Amino acid sequence: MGDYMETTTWWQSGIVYQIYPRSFQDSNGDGIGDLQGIISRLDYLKELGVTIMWLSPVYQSPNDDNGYDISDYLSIHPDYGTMDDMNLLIEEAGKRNIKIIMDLVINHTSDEHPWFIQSQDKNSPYRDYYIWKDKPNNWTSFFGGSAWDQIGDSYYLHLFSKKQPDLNWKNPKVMEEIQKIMHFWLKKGIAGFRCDVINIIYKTTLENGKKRFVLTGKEHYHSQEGCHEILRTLRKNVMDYYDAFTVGETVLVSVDQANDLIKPERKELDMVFSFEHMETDQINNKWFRTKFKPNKWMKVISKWQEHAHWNANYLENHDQTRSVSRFGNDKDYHDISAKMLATILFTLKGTPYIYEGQEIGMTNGDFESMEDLKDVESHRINDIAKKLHFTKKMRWKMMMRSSRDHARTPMQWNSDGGFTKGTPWIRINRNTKVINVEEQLENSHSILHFYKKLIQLRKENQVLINGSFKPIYMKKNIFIYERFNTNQSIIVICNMSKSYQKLPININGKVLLSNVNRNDFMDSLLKPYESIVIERRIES
Ligand code: TEU
Ligand code: CA
Repeated sequence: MGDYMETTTWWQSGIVYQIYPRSFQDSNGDGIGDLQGIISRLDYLKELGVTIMWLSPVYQSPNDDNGYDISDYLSIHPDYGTMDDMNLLIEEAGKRNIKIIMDLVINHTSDEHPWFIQSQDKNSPYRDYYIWKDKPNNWTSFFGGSAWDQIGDSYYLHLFSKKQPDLNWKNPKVMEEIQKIMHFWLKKGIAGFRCDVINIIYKTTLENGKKRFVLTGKEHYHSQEGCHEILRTLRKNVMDYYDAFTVGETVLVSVDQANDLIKPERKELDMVFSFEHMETDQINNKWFRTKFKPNKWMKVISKWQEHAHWNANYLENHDQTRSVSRFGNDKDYHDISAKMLATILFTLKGTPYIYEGQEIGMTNGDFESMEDLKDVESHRINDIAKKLHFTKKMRWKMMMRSSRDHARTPMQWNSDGGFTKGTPWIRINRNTKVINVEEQLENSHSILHFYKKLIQLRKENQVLINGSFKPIYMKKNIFIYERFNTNQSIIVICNMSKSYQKLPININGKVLLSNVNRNDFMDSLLKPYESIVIERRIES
């Protein structure tokens, strides 16, 4: 499956940049990022080499989960601006050949969406837009605790927060409503959707689930046949009318389940975000973190590279902690380890996704107390852990290892921050003094410039886009793999540890890119976190 692909589409050869609007750029001093702020930074994204922008939610929302709880799919939240600002963003991005994909959050709505408000009346035509029961089953929420809450004498399902009631996808009216919303945005000129938790939207039955430590009930809603039918219908009735693509956020999928969602002949999604490489450093769930083991991680990456039809490659997003702090070393080898991780991101087979700030090596936040954290999930888990008598120290350690707020600190534009003239909605990391865009733009050896070089290298070497993938060496924290097609072979070598390591294979070839300015292999000792991209044949 990791084979060479004849042709590639614009979304397979594209470079995607994810923006978390609340934290990217504030333009009116209220401490909250907004659309005019994004417009003011389009030239920066153009210069970086971005061709597609993924916009996390900017719709009307009470922001219980920072917009992933939508109360009006067809209007822009005043925090972010107006529909005119959105139209201008689409236009100005288009002028710079940057396409925009929107976040499609259709597993649930906000409990303040008119549909849900009316659904509380048992006789309302909107009753069946949601999942109501006289008494709850034993399903638990992704954010912990029961997945049901009571209104009147009925209970409604919410797999996330209680302010995010799940839609009833067995109701054809729900399908009609969502198709209208997708046409609305595609007609505006957006180029596709990132589909939020799209593989859990169809609940086949509401029977009790097998008791589990987390996600009791998932066997009744994870990757159900009913979900595949919905995706085929949305493709046939909406997506096929536009030059647009879909990337699904698909929790807990296996390679086979992913291929069932993305193989062209299935006519469902174009690619998916899988999570296995994001779960190698945990036991059961992310709150029980374990030491990151590169060998284990690279074997997962290699499996997906070899067996998934296509990959949506990412190391960060708005739900994950910062990669240089997690997979790299933000203390002693910040610059070089960030560059090593970038080398992997841009030389793997699949579409690369950059999360805002990753291109300058932003680290986890420097939070000091729970008051600094804003994320509904972090506060919920902290409350539950408190009830389970986890000590304050243990709870804080869990937060500092896994809170999503590490990804949500304001973008670091200059040594004073540069995100807002007001008071930011969440604290800016004080290391903006030394990690910021302005300084890295001026320093040609910076992480930012290294991203530009990798993006350029990818554009100049088709083999990096659609060449086959073959693992060569995955031991001793050294990851070596080949990308090849009929007329080119590129070898990538990454030392994912802070130890000097002997190069375990003989190799000669032309060094295309190195994060330590290596030009040849006279010295076969790999430096800590060293990465090399070479164009040559391997001598066995
Ligand atoms: O995330 C779904 C999801 O997988 C995460 O919630 C993940 O399980 C969690 O962070 C693990 O800790 C999507 C969005 O990306 C996320 O921001 C939303 O909170 C969630 O859906 C609900 O819309
Ligand atoms: Ca603002």
